[in-house]
Amino acid sequence: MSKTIAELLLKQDITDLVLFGGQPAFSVPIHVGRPNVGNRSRLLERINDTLDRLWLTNDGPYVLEFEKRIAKLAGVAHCVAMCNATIALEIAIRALGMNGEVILPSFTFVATAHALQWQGITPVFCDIDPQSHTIDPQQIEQLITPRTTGILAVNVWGNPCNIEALEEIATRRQLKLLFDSAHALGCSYKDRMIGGFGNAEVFSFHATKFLNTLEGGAVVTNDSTLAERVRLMRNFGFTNYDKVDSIGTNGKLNEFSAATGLTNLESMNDFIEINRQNYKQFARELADVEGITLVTYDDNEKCNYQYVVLEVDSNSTVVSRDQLMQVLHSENILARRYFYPGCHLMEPYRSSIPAPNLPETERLSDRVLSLPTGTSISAADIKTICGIIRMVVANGREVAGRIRPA
Ligand code: T4K
Repeated sequence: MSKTIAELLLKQDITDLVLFGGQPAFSVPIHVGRPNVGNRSRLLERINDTLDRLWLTNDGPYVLEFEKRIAKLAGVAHCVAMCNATIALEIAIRALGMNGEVILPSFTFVATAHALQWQGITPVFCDIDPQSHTIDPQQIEQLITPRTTGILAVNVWGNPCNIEALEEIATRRQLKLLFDSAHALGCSYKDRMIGGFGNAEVFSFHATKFLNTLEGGAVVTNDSTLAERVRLMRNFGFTNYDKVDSIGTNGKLNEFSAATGLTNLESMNDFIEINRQNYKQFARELADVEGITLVTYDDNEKCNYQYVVLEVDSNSTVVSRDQLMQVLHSENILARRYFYPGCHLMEPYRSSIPAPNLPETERLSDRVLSLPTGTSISAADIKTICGIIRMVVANGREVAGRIRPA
């Protein structure tokens, strides 16, 4: 990679920045969401087994084993593996009988909202708690109408929502409660693993998640009836050869993906430890940069530390989040604005629903910036990235004054 350049070139002043005539800190792009890859020879063995077995999908042995491992990890009775988390959300929503309106945060990946809208359910966007970035339970009650059937909460960055409060509201108002836990595999809430809360939860194993199955997801639940319904829906509604008893779709995970998942599970603790060390290094190196704060994780809970998320307060930094991102991109550091803008400002929601009042969501989505982490990044890379951020903020007024919009 570009380590030599990155290591040699510690940018001292703003004229070293590409935007003002310097050389890029990295000669190749440093991505957010680089996949973690477990033991290759174990993976290739499993791929070979699969090819020898001539059983490539439809409840193959690796899928069954993967489901058992995920259920155990999440401390739940049932795991139904899926081809991705978006389909898993759609199936869970349908299997729970949600319809009419469902309340969810706008500060999430658009898949959360699309999974509802795709099925003709109206997403009702709720604001977030600015501290945790998760749905604000206090605002949910004001959004409940006679058409509301459920709450779809998101454990953003792997940080749990205020689950107790959500469970209390859902029980009292007789609403279904589903968690989008796409980010939260291996995380806990009050010492209980994420996975067993609400009626069901959904994990993502997309390539960009710290534990991937290439593409993949799962519905996890302790409700046996629900799990059975989800299983049927995942496979066209087949209850037996040639026998279909209800509507279904195709949400199945294939054997290569499950083989990847099983192999990556064997390295999962290493991935988490690397993420943790990366996160701690970012936190140390940016600790005294005024106007820059890092999303925090509770060290007393289990965390996967897979996201390093900055909040840029441009009142202090003078450079805006977007200007900082422009600098980083020009240096080949492809920081991402997860999640910008809020879903309510994306189509079809922007045009189809009256503008909701979501001040915290809009404030936060203008400030956040996700930085690269995971197994593909080194301590030297992190030092370089942080060095650039520090230097840009230290010269905030000058950088902001000279920068041209991208
Ligand atoms: N709910 C929440 C809260 C979610 O965050 C997500 C997905 C979902 C539900 C739905 O889960 P899935 O249906 O995807 O299982 C990416 C991911 O595609 C998406 O899974 C993830 N959240 C979201 C936060 O990030 P994009 O549109 O940013 O993807 P893209 O193609 O720009 O890739 C992101 C970065 O990863 C790039 O910088 C390049 C890098 N990358 C990507 C891939 C696929 C690699 O280096 N290698 C790769 O193989 O959505």
